[in-house]
Formats: sequence, C-alpha cells, structure tokens
Amino acid sequence: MHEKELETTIKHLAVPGKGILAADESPKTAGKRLASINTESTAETRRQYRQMVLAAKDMEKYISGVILHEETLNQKTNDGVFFPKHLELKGIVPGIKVDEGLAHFNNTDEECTNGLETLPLRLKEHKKHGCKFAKWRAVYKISSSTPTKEIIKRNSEDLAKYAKACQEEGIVPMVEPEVLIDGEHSIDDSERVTHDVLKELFSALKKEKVNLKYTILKSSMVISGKQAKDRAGVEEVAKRTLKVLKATVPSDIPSINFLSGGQTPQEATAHLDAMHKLDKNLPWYVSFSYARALQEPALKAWQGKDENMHKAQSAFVHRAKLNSLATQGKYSSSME
Ligand code: 5MM
Repeated sequence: MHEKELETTIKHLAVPGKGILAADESPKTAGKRLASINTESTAETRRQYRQMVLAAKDMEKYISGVILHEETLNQKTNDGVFFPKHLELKGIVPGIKVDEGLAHFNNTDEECTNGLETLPLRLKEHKKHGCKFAKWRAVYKISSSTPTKEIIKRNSEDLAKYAKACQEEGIVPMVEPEVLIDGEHSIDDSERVTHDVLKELFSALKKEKVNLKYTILKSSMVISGKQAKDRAGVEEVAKRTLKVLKATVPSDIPSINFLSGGQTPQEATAHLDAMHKLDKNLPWYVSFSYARALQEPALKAWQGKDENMHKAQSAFVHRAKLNSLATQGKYSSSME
C-alpha cells in the first residue's frame, strides 16, 4: 500500500474548518440542475457550470477537496487550465467519482452500483489526471420491505472491494452509503436502517482488510423522510446521527463528510452545526461533502448568464463559509 501518499491526502482533506465539495453530477443529473435554470445541457454549459463554482475566489478557505466527474477531468477553466490542475494550484485536492451509476439488484427494485470490473484500469487513468481520492455511492430506499439484508450485504461488499482497489493505487477511498431521504419514514426508521447499513459496511471493510486510517466515510444523516408528517427537528437529527455514528464507525476513520441528500442548504448547515454544538470531542473530524446544499444558491443566482457570474460565485463562497462555521459549531441562522 502507498501509505505515505494516502496519509498526505488525508492530511490535506481533513482540515479543521474545511469540507469537500461534490461537483461530480453525471451529465444526466447536471442536465436536471441546468434545466432548473432553463439552460440547455451541453458539454460546454456543463463546463461553464463547473467554471462558475470551481473558479470562485477564496473557495479554498473553506473547501479542502472537490469530487469531480470524469467529463470535467478533460475540461479547462476559462484561462485554459485543466480543472484538476486548477484545483491543485489553489491547494485543493482533486477527487473523482468512480462508480458507474445504479443497476437493478437481482431483478428487484433495489439497486446496486456498477463499475467494479473496470475500476483498476480507470483508477490508474484518473491518477494520471491528478486525482488523489475517489468516491463510490451505494443507495438504500426505506420502505416497509426495504432495504433487505441481501442488498445491504451486496453493497457493503462492493464498497469494500472498491475501497481496497483505491488504496492499492494510492488513492484515498470515500465510501458513500446513502440512505435516501425520500419517503414517509420516521426518524426511527432512518436510525435503524443507517445503523444496519454502517455496521455491515465496517464489517465488510474489515474483511477486505481496508485500512480505515486512509478511508473517508461519506454518510447520510439520520433524518425523517422528506414526506413524513412530523419531521424531527434540528437537535433531534444531530443527536440521533451522532448516536448511530458512535455505535458503528470506528475511531480509526479520520473524517466523516456528510452528503446533503435533498435537505435544503439551510437545513444541511444547521444539522452539521448542531452536531458540533452537542459534542466538542468527536472521535473523527466531522464535516460536509455537499453537492446541492453548496451549489443550489449559486445556481439560482447564476441563471446560466455571464453577467451573474460574480453574484453566483459570492453565493457559493458564502454557503461554503457558513458550512465551515458549522464544522466549528459557530453557525447561526441569523448569518443567512
Ligand atoms: C448523494 O449525492 C452526492 C452528494 O450530493 P448531495 O449533497 O446533493 O446529496 C453526490 O456526490 C452524488 O453522488 C453526485 O452528485 C453524483 O450523482 P449522480 O446521480 O449524477 O451520479
């Protein structure tokens, strides 16, 4: 294993007061984001979208790493610099999403993640582009019959195999088991499922001999379903999330970076902040790896127009700053 390399990457990612930006939307998802501002999705408009966010002045004060999509690796900033190089020059670690999306599991409605077969080859290529960490996402839908034990086992094994392959290439794996927020489920259901998913994940990582010291967990929060009637408040989400993490995540894990998963930007910041207000002695660094919760306000301000670029970039950096404050328990809604 490339211990020194992995250790350096962790040191540059898990920086107090900073978090990770997920800018790895597939062309399909990026298309939905662009459609929301009436902008056609082409390789060029997606490049402009990345430019808007990644060239924002001062983002490096709050962002330690960025997860990119493969398409972005070969695109350049307005100044003609490849995006991974541009990030590196700002002192930000470039990362890459390496899963190849979702597929039906055993002819059921549950989903597993594609991409393991071609992974070793792709990791070598991404490394040449300067990527130092990689992300793989597994998803779980909560319903009266899901997730099943079988899908939890399969996804955990795949996440472990992926993580092992990354470490063998000197790339830090970011393992992302996402328990979806969609649905009417209660926070109790979310707690139970998140607990089971994380327990199985860490058992699979152990079996595969993945070194946890060089692994980042990208987790969802324990939260009521988006359509649930009595949704739990901020304190409750923070309390339950920390309860599950403490019961399942070994302290060897250096950093836990949450996904926002459909929470509003304000909710995602408030939840992270509440965790830090509740407990000042967490065994891991606890931060963010948001996509929507960091980029949504900027996207709205931008509207695909050059003349709005500055305003949009300010909105993005403001959001990043509020989340940075949240990692220190210093956020307040009056700062919005
Ligand atoms: C869950 O999605 C990840 C975090 O984003 P949010 O904070 O918005 O929930 C995100 O990294 C996601 O994996 C990428 O955007 C890629 O998604 P698609 O669906 O395009 O593969």
